[in-house]
Amino acid sequence: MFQQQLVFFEVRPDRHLVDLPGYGYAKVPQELQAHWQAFIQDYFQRRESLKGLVVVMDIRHPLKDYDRQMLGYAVQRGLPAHALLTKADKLGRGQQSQTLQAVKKELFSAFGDSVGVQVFSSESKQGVDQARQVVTDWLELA
Ligand SMILES: Nc1nc2c(ncn2[C@@H]2O[C@H](COP(=O)(O)OP(=O)(O)OP(=O)(O)O)[C@@H](O)[C@H]2O)c(=O)[nH]1
Ligand SMILES: [Mg+2]
Repeated sequence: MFQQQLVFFEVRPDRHLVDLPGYGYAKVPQELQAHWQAFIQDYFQRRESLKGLVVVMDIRHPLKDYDRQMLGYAVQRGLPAHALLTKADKLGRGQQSQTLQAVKKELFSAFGDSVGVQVFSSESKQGVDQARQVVTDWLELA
């Protein structure tokens, strides 16, 4: 099922994480993709309280058009972004670091140094502390 809502997680009063729909899948009808693309683009342009963007990408298929589009919206708006290469548990350490280096290079040439990237897995918890630190800094939670 395609998630057709923004889901707000209240970390603390006045501090939220917003889960955006990943509209870029082939299974999502073209019309719906266009709707959500326009909505999210507008959201990035208008929502003044945004502090940063976390993009969650499958480490086996990074930097899809959708990912680049989202990163572009954030960077155009002057927001920092951080990419998670998730499902790292599906790859060995060698392949993980190989992908990390390649994506790092690609992100830097496309977006400069306002976009960070790290290896991540919600399964093994690899990289969770690092990701948490990024969000803690953006939201001034510490
Ligand atoms: N092996 C592994 N599976 C994962 C990991 N993270 C998520 N998954 C699995 O991947 C599937 C999709 O995870 P979601 O977190 O719902 O991904 P999503 O991108 O939010 O999906 P949509 O909201 O439907 O676009 C689920 O079956 C998760 O259990 C991970 O780090 N490792
Ligand atoms: Mg989701």
